[in-house]
Amino acid sequence: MNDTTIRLDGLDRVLTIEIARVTERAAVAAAMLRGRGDEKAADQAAVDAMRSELNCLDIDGRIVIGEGERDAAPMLFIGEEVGTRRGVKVDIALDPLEGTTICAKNLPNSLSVIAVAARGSLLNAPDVYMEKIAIGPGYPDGTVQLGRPAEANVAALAKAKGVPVGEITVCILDRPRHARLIEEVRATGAAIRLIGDGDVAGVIHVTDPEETGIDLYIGTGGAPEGVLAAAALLCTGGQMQGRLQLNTHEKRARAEKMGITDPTRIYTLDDMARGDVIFAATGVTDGNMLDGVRFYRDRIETHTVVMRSVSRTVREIRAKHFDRTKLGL
Ligand code: VTB
Ligand code: MG
Ligand code: MG
Repeated sequence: MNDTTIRLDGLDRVLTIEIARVTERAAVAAAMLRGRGDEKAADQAAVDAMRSELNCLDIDGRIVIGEGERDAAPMLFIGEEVGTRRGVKVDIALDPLEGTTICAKNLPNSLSVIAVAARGSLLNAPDVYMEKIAIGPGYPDGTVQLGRPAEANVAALAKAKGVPVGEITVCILDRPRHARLIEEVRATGAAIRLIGDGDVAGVIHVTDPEETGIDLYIGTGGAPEGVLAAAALLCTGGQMQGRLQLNTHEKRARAEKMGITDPTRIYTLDDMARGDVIFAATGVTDGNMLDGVRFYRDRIETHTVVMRSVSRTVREIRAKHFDRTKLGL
């Protein structure tokens, strides 16, 4: 990095552009294996690509949300150090292929995702489930709350939005564990968008209801995906709460090792991601906010969103890659 590089709050502005390359490359690697029914192969390709691109960045990076704990994940594991170690010290949350199943089936909204933040500003969550609730910007604090019946949350949101409950759409992961939640939401008269996977995208969708048709996200998904979604919401505005599902002794012990002492705590957005955070996502398959990777004879096209919390910028980058070698191909 040269001396003229402007730094804000310790994070490098240049990084907001450079970070796009990381998700672009991982997304392209995964997209080559889109629709092949092989989740593992697509995931591995994304992990390899993301890691090699991350290691080109002039950062002193430490993974806090990754592919799992060291023994379970050979690469991009929690605690792994990445980057050239020459630059700013950052914590990183990533999911090289969020929605492996959707990618394997070529269904909408699989993404390559990363969040980079100043050290200590992302929740170090174990890979357990997290109950989540999220809405977009522009509503009074506490409009929706975890632990309240779905009916109360849907009604409060409809009131705050100034529409009848029937005009609210709730995004929920299609899982047997959500059978009761789905019934409760249906009973309110609200519509439900059931998604097969990909709740990082599901949560982000609440930030732009006009574009995505989704007002509210509720349900239980991965905790790593929760922290990644919180990083995005910190940049776009919006509210989110999460509660880890630490329902066994083993999970509580793992959480405790990561510094989590209250297993029932409800985390607000700021508890999960705060300060200077850069978030990037590139579409792997076509989605509500991002187009998937397109392969042409002479080029590859990618669609990426890059956001930064302190500057409140949301940039969309549509890139045409004429040189396939820079994508590791
Ligand atoms: C969700 C979903 C992810 O994991 O977080 C889900 O958004 C939760 O786990 O895309 P289950 O599949 O066990 O319900 C993913 O499906 C995979 O990361
Ligand atoms: Mg993953
Ligand atoms: Mg995932």
